[in-house]
Amino acid sequence: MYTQSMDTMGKDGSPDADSRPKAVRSTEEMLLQQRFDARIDDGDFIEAKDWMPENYRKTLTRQISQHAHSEIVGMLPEGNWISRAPTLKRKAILLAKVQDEGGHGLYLYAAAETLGQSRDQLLDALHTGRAKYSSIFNYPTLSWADIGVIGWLVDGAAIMNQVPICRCSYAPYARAMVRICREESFHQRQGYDALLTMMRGTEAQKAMVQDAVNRWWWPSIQMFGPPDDQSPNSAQSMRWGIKRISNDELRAKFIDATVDQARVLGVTLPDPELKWNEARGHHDHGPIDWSEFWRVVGGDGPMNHERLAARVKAWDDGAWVREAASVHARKQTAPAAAAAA
Ligand code: BYC
Repeated sequence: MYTQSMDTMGKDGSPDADSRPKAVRSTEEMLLQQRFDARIDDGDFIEAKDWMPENYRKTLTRQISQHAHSEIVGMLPEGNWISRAPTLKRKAILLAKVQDEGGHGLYLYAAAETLGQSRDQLLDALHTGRAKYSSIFNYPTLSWADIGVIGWLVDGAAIMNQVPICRCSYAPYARAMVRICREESFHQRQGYDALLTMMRGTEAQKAMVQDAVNRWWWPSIQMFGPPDDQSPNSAQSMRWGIKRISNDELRAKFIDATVDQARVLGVTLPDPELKWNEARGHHDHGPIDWSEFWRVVGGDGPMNHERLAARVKAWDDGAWVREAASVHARKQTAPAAAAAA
């Protein structure tokens, strides 16, 4: 897996890293580490074949794969409404959006694979509960308004979090995020547009939107992760340029942007303590229920069981497709291999 450090040594014809005395190896590694740190300090991008510290690789594999899992689990709550969309236009838009999420999962799994783990290994971690996915997708979608609110708040929070990842120090992740962010911004606007339509409708439609906002507001602002002083990964991820803006700063920016959008929409955000604080230059807000967040992250949210069961079933049901694809791939390469031999 760490062939690039061996490649570097191989260029000058020196012996393979593993055959060197330990002290020489560690000096070499120290130099590689220093060069890596200097590149990070200079704002350079790291490519898949570049040397990187083991923990940088592990942190990225964790974050990118969890991000990928969130995309494909995130297809479930919305997919649930494709057959019940109120008009053909809304149905076509929702279908396209859910397909986009599947595409985002693919780009992200591909980016995670460049770090050395196979897609099967990453998915096995999801299916066996060893890998996380975003807490937000463990809540049910009870009405059509939930679909609009997911677009507005959940995709809105996702964009706020993901735009800075376009500048992440790991280039394959940063590149994937550029395209994802463009699509997410369409997702956010379609959600807001669906809600605007409902807010111009009947009293029952307006009440449905307000009810959805009440249920999704707090889980949406929890999406940014725990407060900075309780976020074990933040300091190192900021040092490595994986994270560019902290959990709390992103949450504050999201709340500030959303307050005005809520006013235009004509809904009330369910937080009586939400108030502009001139001195801080941000809104103050009421207490966030972190015990609920950790309970959901730990597997005990309203929909955790259903979400994971749906993913495992999709994987099991798709076994024949994977099998057929591998047989086809073997048949395609077999004649070439035979000719070469
Ligand atoms: N849910 O030290 P921290 C989407 C975990 S997809 C669950 O701050 P970090 C969309 C965290 O993993 C949205 N777990 O961690 C898709 C860590 O546990 P581990 C997904 C969470 O990584 C379809 C622990 O708590 N977006 O938008 O520095 C349709 C301590 O946290 C959550 C991404 O994945 C959470 N909300 O920061 C529509 C973006 N928050 O792993 C929309 C990429 C924290 O150490 N990811 N945890 O066991 C990130 O930016 C960062 O990973 C996070 C967390 C800000 C999420």
